[in-house]
Amino acid sequence: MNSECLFCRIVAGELPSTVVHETETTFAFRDLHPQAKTHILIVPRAHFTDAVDLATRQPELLTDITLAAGQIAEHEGLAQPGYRLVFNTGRDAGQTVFHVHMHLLGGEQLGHFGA
Ligand code: DGP
Repeated sequence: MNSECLFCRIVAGELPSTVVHETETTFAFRDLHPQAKTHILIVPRAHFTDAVDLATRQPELLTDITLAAGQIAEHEGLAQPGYRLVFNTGRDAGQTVFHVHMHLLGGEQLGHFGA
């Protein structure tokens, strides 16, 4: 736990959030500034800076948050027609919180990107 990290504090219950899913290793809550009808953040409870840091130091947690995303999507009725999973990595990508978090976006037709 990093007491200066916003998401560590949310995971610890020191700051409020709308929790949608919890396991021993993962924690998921609704994004405060949703970019889609459904926008959920899935994090490991432990602090890692970004997805590559997580994959390097504890790759099984990358699997845990991905499986959590799948279960949440199922529960939210998004498995069909689909949803998007995103890791912003670094400032140029728009990462603003440096506790790795997977964005789960869905509930509407999402715009295509990268074209
Ligand atoms: P990113 O830009 O990839 O670092 O995503 C950070 C996300 O975190 C962004 O979509 C907004 C969300 N967020 C920031 N502060 C809070 C907060 O205090 N509570 C919740 N639920 N979400 C937050």
